Amino acid sequence: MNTRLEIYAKEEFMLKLYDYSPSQNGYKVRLLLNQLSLPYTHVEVDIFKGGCDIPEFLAINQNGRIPVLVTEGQDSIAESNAILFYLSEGTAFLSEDRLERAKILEWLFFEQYEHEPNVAVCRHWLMTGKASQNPEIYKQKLKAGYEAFEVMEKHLVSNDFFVSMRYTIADIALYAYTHVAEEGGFDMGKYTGIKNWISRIQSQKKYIPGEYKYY
Ligand SMILES: N[C@@H](CCC(=O)N[C@@H](CS)C(=O)NCC(=O)O)C(=O)O
Repeated sequence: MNTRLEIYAKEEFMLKLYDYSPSQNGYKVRLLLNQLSLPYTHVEVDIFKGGCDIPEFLAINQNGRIPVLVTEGQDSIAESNAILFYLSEGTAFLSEDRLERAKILEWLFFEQYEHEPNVAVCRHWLMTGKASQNPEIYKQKLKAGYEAFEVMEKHLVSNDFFVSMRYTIADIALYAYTHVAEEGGFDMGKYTGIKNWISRIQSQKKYIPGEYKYY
Protein backbone atom coordinates (compact mmCIF):
# COMPACT_ATOMS: atom_id res chain seq x y z
CA MET A 1 0.00 0.00 0.00
CA ASN A 2 1.22 3.51 -0.77
CA THR A 3 2.02 5.72 2.17
CA ARG A 4 0.22 9.06 2.49
CA LEU A 5 3.44 10.80 1.44
CA GLU A 6 3.85 8.67 -1.69
CA ILE A 7 0.27 9.40 -2.68
CA TYR A 8 0.74 13.14 -2.16
CA ALA A 9 3.89 13.11 -4.29
CA LYS A 10 1.91 12.17 -7.42
CA GLU A 11 1.03 15.35 -9.29
CA GLU A 12 -2.67 14.56 -9.73
CA PHE A 13 -3.13 13.91 -6.01
CA MET A 14 -0.93 16.70 -4.84
CA LEU A 15 -2.24 19.19 -2.34
CA LYS A 16 -2.74 22.60 -3.92
CA LEU A 17 -2.50 25.86 -2.00
CA TYR A 18 -4.06 29.04 -3.40
CA ASP A 19 -2.13 31.78 -1.72
CA TYR A 20 -0.75 35.32 -1.88
CA SER A 21 2.87 35.23 -0.68
CA PRO A 22 2.88 38.32 1.59
CA SER A 23 -0.31 37.10 3.35
CA GLN A 24 0.36 35.81 6.83
CA ASN A 25 -2.86 33.77 6.67
CA GLY A 26 -1.26 31.99 3.71
CA TYR A 27 2.07 31.80 5.54
CA LYS A 28 0.46 29.87 8.44
CA VAL A 29 -0.38 27.09 6.01
CA ARG A 30 2.98 27.20 4.20
CA LEU A 31 4.81 26.94 7.52
CA LEU A 32 2.81 23.91 8.64
CA LEU A 33 3.09 22.19 5.25
CA ASN A 34 6.85 22.58 5.45
CA GLN A 35 7.04 21.35 9.02
CA LEU A 36 4.98 18.31 8.02
CA SER A 37 7.23 17.76 4.95
CA LEU A 38 4.16 17.64 2.71
CA PRO A 39 4.77 18.47 -0.94
CA TYR A 40 2.20 20.75 -2.56
CA THR A 41 1.58 22.90 -5.58
CA HIS A 42 1.62 26.61 -4.85
CA VAL A 43 -0.80 28.77 -6.84
CA GLU A 44 -0.14 32.48 -6.45
CA VAL A 45 -3.29 34.63 -6.55
CA ASP A 46 -2.82 38.35 -7.07
CA ILE A 47 -5.41 39.58 -4.59
CA PHE A 48 -4.87 43.23 -5.53
CA LYS A 49 -5.59 42.61 -9.19
CA GLY A 50 -8.92 40.84 -8.73
CA GLY A 51 -7.41 37.34 -8.60
CA CYS A 52 -9.93 36.36 -5.91
CA ASP A 53 -12.93 37.61 -7.90
CA ILE A 54 -12.65 35.49 -11.02
CA PRO A 55 -15.19 32.65 -11.43
CA GLU A 56 -12.49 29.93 -11.30
CA PHE A 57 -11.40 31.13 -7.88
CA LEU A 58 -14.92 31.74 -6.57
CA ALA A 59 -15.71 28.16 -7.53
CA ILE A 60 -13.27 26.97 -4.86
CA ASN A 61 -14.06 29.70 -2.31
CA GLN A 62 -17.31 31.56 -2.68
CA ASN A 63 -16.00 34.00 -0.05
CA GLY A 64 -13.27 35.17 -2.45
CA ARG A 65 -10.29 34.98 -0.10
CA ILE A 66 -7.01 33.13 0.10
CA PRO A 67 -5.72 30.83 1.49
CA VAL A 68 -7.59 27.86 0.04
CA LEU A 69 -6.31 24.32 0.20
CA VAL A 70 -7.46 21.83 -2.41
CA THR A 71 -7.02 18.36 -0.97
CA GLU A 72 -5.77 15.24 -2.73
CA GLY A 73 -9.47 14.26 -3.01
CA GLN A 74 -10.21 17.60 -4.79
CA ASP A 75 -12.17 19.08 -1.88
CA SER A 76 -11.46 22.71 -1.09
CA ILE A 77 -11.00 24.15 2.38
CA ALA A 78 -10.94 27.90 3.05
CA GLU A 79 -10.10 29.74 6.31
CA SER A 80 -6.47 29.46 7.35
CA ASN A 81 -7.21 27.97 10.77
CA ALA A 82 -9.57 25.35 9.35
CA ILE A 83 -6.77 24.36 6.96
CA LEU A 84 -4.30 24.11 9.87
CA PHE A 85 -6.78 21.92 11.74
CA TYR A 86 -7.26 19.64 8.73
CA LEU A 87 -3.56 19.25 7.97
CA SER A 88 -2.51 18.67 11.57
CA GLU A 89 -4.98 15.85 12.27
CA GLY A 90 -3.05 12.85 13.60
CA THR A 91 0.19 14.79 14.07
CA ALA A 92 1.99 16.34 17.05
CA PHE A 93 0.81 19.79 15.91
CA LEU A 94 -2.72 18.95 17.11
CA SER A 95 -3.72 16.55 19.90
CA GLU A 96 -5.73 13.40 20.43
CA ASP A 97 -6.84 14.64 23.81
CA ARG A 98 -10.35 16.14 23.95
CA LEU A 99 -9.48 18.97 26.31
CA GLU A 100 -6.26 19.88 24.47
CA ARG A 101 -8.12 19.99 21.16
CA ALA A 102 -10.67 22.34 22.70
CA LYS A 103 -7.88 24.54 24.11
CA ILE A 104 -6.25 24.67 20.67
CA LEU A 105 -9.60 25.70 19.15
CA GLU A 106 -10.00 28.30 21.88
CA TRP A 107 -6.82 30.05 20.70
CA LEU A 108 -7.66 29.61 17.01
CA PHE A 109 -11.00 31.36 17.57
CA PHE A 110 -9.32 34.03 19.68
CA GLU A 111 -6.90 34.65 16.80
CA GLN A 112 -9.72 35.06 14.30
CA TYR A 113 -11.99 37.21 16.46
CA GLU A 114 -9.76 39.35 18.71
CA HIS A 115 -6.38 39.31 17.04
CA GLU A 116 -6.29 38.96 13.25
CA PRO A 117 -9.12 41.43 12.47
CA ASN A 118 -7.12 44.10 14.33
CA VAL A 119 -3.45 43.17 14.02
CA ALA A 120 -3.63 42.06 10.38
CA VAL A 121 -5.89 44.92 9.33
CA CYS A 122 -3.55 47.54 10.87
CA ARG A 123 -0.68 46.06 8.84
CA HIS A 124 -2.77 45.89 5.69
CA TRP A 125 -3.96 49.48 6.12
CA LEU A 126 -0.47 50.87 6.79
CA MET A 127 0.99 49.03 3.83
CA THR A 128 -1.76 50.15 1.46
CA GLY A 129 -2.19 53.74 2.67
CA LYS A 130 -5.69 53.16 4.08
CA ALA A 131 -4.57 54.03 7.65
CA SER A 132 -4.16 57.71 6.80
CA GLN A 133 -7.56 57.76 5.08
CA ASN A 134 -9.32 56.34 8.16
CA PRO A 135 -7.19 57.48 11.14
CA GLU A 136 -9.93 57.04 13.75
CA ILE A 137 -10.75 53.47 12.77
CA TYR A 138 -7.03 52.67 12.49
CA LYS A 139 -6.59 53.97 16.09
CA GLN A 140 -9.45 51.78 17.33
CA LYS A 141 -7.93 48.75 15.61
CA LEU A 142 -4.53 49.49 17.17
CA LYS A 143 -6.14 49.67 20.61
CA ALA A 144 -7.96 46.38 20.09
CA GLY A 145 -4.74 44.80 18.77
CA TYR A 146 -2.89 45.83 21.93
CA GLU A 147 -5.68 44.28 24.02
CA ALA A 148 -5.12 40.98 22.19
CA PHE A 149 -1.35 41.23 22.83
CA GLU A 150 -2.01 41.80 26.55
CA VAL A 151 -3.96 38.53 26.66
CA MET A 152 -1.16 36.70 24.86
CA GLU A 153 1.54 38.25 27.03
CA LYS A 154 -0.22 37.23 30.27
CA HIS A 155 -0.28 33.65 29.03
CA LEU A 156 3.26 33.61 27.66
CA VAL A 157 5.07 35.01 30.71
CA SER A 158 4.45 31.68 32.43
CA ASN A 159 3.93 29.27 29.49
CA ASP A 160 6.35 28.36 26.71
CA PHE A 161 3.52 27.79 24.19
CA PHE A 162 -0.24 28.27 24.08
CA VAL A 163 -1.37 24.73 24.85
CA SER A 164 0.24 22.09 27.06
CA MET A 165 3.73 23.57 26.88
CA ARG A 166 4.34 22.35 23.35
CA TYR A 167 4.30 23.80 19.87
CA THR A 168 0.91 23.33 18.15
CA ILE A 169 -1.20 24.95 15.43
CA ALA A 170 -2.40 27.42 18.09
CA ASP A 171 1.14 28.85 18.08
CA ILE A 172 1.35 28.86 14.29
CA ALA A 173 -1.95 30.74 13.98
CA LEU A 174 -0.99 33.40 16.52
CA TYR A 175 2.62 33.69 15.40
CA ALA A 176 1.72 34.64 11.81
CA TYR A 177 0.53 38.22 12.31
CA THR A 178 2.19 38.74 15.72
CA HIS A 179 5.74 38.44 14.39
CA VAL A 180 5.07 41.16 11.81
CA ALA A 181 3.00 43.39 14.12
CA GLU A 182 5.54 46.23 13.88
CA GLU A 183 4.62 46.52 10.18
CA GLY A 184 1.13 47.44 11.41
CA GLY A 185 2.45 50.22 13.65
CA PHE A 186 2.55 48.26 16.93
CA ASP A 187 5.34 48.86 19.43
CA MET A 188 6.11 45.37 20.72
CA GLY A 189 9.02 46.44 22.97
CA LYS A 190 7.38 45.75 26.31
CA TYR A 191 6.13 42.25 25.50
CA THR A 192 9.02 40.06 26.67
CA GLY A 193 6.83 36.93 26.93
CA ILE A 194 5.79 37.34 23.29
CA LYS A 195 9.37 38.11 22.22
CA ASN A 196 10.76 34.93 23.81
CA TRP A 197 7.91 32.85 22.38
CA ILE A 198 8.71 34.24 18.88
CA SER A 199 12.32 33.06 19.31
CA ARG A 200 11.13 29.62 20.43
CA ILE A 201 8.97 29.34 17.31
CA GLN A 202 11.79 30.42 15.03
CA SER A 203 13.96 27.65 16.43
CA GLN A 204 11.43 24.88 15.73
CA LYS A 205 12.42 22.14 13.32
CA LYS A 206 11.77 22.97 9.64
CA TYR A 207 10.78 26.54 10.46
CA ILE A 208 10.67 28.78 7.38
CA PRO A 209 10.34 32.56 7.32
CA GLY A 210 7.56 34.14 5.28
CA GLU A 211 7.71 36.71 2.52
CA TYR A 212 6.87 40.16 3.65
CA LYS A 213 6.75 42.66 0.81
CA TYR A 214 3.39 43.51 -0.75
CA TYR A 215 3.39 43.74 -4.52
N1 LIG B 1 -10.38 34.52 7.96
C1 LIG B 1 -9.67 34.28 6.75
C2 LIG B 1 -9.14 35.60 6.24
C3 LIG B 1 -8.60 35.46 4.83
C4 LIG B 1 -8.21 36.80 4.25
O1 LIG B 1 -8.57 37.87 4.76
N2 LIG B 1 -7.50 36.74 3.12
C5 LIG B 1 -7.09 37.95 2.45
C6 LIG B 1 -5.56 37.96 2.31
S1 LIG B 1 -4.78 37.88 3.88
C7 LIG B 1 -7.68 37.97 1.06
O2 LIG B 1 -7.78 36.97 0.41
N3 LIG B 1 -8.09 39.15 0.58
C8 LIG B 1 -8.59 39.27 -0.74
C9 LIG B 1 -9.86 40.05 -0.83
O3 LIG B 1 -10.43 40.35 0.24
O4 LIG B 1 -10.25 40.33 -1.96
C10 LIG B 1 -8.53 33.28 6.98
O5 LIG B 1 -8.06 33.16 8.12
O6 LIG B 1 -8.13 32.60 6.03
